[in-house]
Amino acid sequence: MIVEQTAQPKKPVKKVAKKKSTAQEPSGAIGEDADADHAAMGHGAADIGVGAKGLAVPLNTTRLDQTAIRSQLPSTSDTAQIMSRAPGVSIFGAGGVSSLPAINGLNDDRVKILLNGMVVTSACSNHMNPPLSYIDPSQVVVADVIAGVTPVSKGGDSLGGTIIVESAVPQFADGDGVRTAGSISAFYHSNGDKIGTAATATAATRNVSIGYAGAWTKADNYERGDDGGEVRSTLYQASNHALTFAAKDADDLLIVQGTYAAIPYQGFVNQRMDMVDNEAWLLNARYVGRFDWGLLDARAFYHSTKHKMDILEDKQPGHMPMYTDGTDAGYSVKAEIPLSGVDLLRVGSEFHHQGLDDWWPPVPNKAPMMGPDTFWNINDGRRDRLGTFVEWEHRWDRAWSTLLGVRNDMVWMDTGDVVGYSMMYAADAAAFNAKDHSRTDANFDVTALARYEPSATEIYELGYARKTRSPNLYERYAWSSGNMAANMIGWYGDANGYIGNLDLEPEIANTVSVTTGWHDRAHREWALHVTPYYTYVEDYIDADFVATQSNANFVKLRFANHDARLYGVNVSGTTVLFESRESGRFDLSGVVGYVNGENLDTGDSLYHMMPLNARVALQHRLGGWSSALELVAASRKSDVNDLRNEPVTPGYALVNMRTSYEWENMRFDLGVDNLFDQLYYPPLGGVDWADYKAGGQMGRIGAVPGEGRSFNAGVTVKF
Ligand SMILES: [Cu+2]
Repeated sequence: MIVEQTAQPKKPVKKVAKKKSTAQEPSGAIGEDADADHAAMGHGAADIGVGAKGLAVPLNTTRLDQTAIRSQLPSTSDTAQIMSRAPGVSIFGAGGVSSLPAINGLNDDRVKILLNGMVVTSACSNHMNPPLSYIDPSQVVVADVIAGVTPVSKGGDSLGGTIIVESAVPQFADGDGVRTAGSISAFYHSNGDKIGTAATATAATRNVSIGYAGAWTKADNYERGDDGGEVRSTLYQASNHALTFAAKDADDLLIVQGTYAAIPYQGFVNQRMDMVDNEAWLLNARYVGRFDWGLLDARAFYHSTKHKMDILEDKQPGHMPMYTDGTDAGYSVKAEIPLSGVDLLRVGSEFHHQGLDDWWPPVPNKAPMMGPDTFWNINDGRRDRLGTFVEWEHRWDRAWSTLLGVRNDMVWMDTGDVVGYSMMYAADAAAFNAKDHSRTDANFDVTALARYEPSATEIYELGYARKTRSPNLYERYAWSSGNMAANMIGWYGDANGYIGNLDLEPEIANTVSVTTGWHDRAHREWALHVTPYYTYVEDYIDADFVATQSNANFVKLRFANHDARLYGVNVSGTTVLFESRESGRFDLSGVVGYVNGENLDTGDSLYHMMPLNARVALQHRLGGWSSALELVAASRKSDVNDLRNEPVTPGYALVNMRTSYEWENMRFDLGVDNLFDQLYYPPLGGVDWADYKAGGQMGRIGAVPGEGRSFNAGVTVKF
């Protein structure tokens, strides 16, 4: 549950919990439309999506709505960063708008991210363009974060959970005639001189809606806390324009959205490379229809990215162009069929094609290491996946309901022959080309959930999931064992080198979790949720040691399957402290997370395990005025992955403050992040390669420092 969201008076603490708490209503009832809160926000018809109710939205789901997101906009333009406010979610550092989420210790590709239903794959050997980098937080209308056990209807090819982000939620006019609306926002964040702007415009009748949403942001390198030293390669610029067309009648809704997203540059402090251009087109279409037999939700999408890497000036000297062309295309068709008043069946078919070319043009006068020929890292890589699922939800009585789902994903992968810069690479290329590259994985997933709600103030949910992820193209097909080439592969922020492995098997996670929830009858005074979980991963894709590199800071590794286990707990709670008509409402809310992961074959800690961490906020709301005083803390990270030389980071506690005032058609935001200008190191921030490189690659490499104090301001005008 989310800080700002919980602060709203007269709204349930956790919206998903409210829906479940209406025990007299069969979970499968889809006649009466979703959620009063949503209707009030004008989303209306788009919310009739498949799986909007019941156990398809497990108790471990956090819904982030625009209210929760809006107050974060002056602080960050990184959508993944905003998702990290949900219990169980942490992010690991990359570029300023390209952070990668981890859910319950399972990160990056292990988290399923659906962007308006699109499956977008990072088209980069450093995963610089993950799905959430294609959307500005100002454009997110609603996001559901499912931390842990996920129904098969919302999973597939992932292990740790699912993040569902929707921006194409059209608004329609309530009455006759044309209704127009729009907004313009501007944000300023003093640290790094970050500027952001956003604009929306809608013209709608009762049945047709056309909308535009755009955002632009630019930041210089930020300064760390305490001494104000500049943190290199943290600058970026990004822009994004989306046009949405929608039409509806009583039973049908059609949405078509096109997006152009450009990132002309983005520094990566913990990578050897930086993004020097990323240009993407995304197109998605959705049809939702209500029929006699139930609901149909069909989507189709296409995504094309042209990505360029090189080395930005503040990491110089160096020059090495690396280009990637990536495409994603696919569909999903899901049907929700009420078989009886207490039985609901969901069936679906999904297809996802990924295409990838990754090549490195020669660098003049750098033969044979980086010339005279073009290096082909991935040549015509393909990864096609066909998913099929069946899910049955049943309500046994007023207290008990269950969900059981099974899913198959067939994954076909292949890639063409490769060639290196020069004869230096010939032996590796020949060995790779001599092998058959095509791989077929038949993956089977199962999810079982049981919910027990004995009274209006308590709810319990037991979940089990078997989830499978096939390796990505780089994990299987990155082929060069040379130090320089291997050092270009890896999304870990550890500056180590990685070599692919054609023998990799899919990784299979078995997770058991229990969620207990207690709250007051009306869902407005207090709530507490506790979710402990245990995951055993068979063939977890980790890495094996190959060699120490010339500089002892770094190693060369080969992707390899190992068994692993993770356990942890997420706790979230909120309570009203004081409320009166004159002074408003004061709430206290908090989220605590802990995860521990171990490679069972080597005994090493898994990489990127977030130490014990907490976010506690004191909030106040009175009329159009709302404020928060927030403490964000993490303990010392001493469980580190020795294999990768993961840095130990000290514990820290940061204080943030923000206040906003809404008055007629204006909104003002003011805030301070890291009020006491603490020097701290985000536990999953990786190593400060940029500083190390600029300093001549001497001594021991350090961790990436976090952002120091920033004064933030924002203004929004609606019309
Ligand atoms: Cu890249």
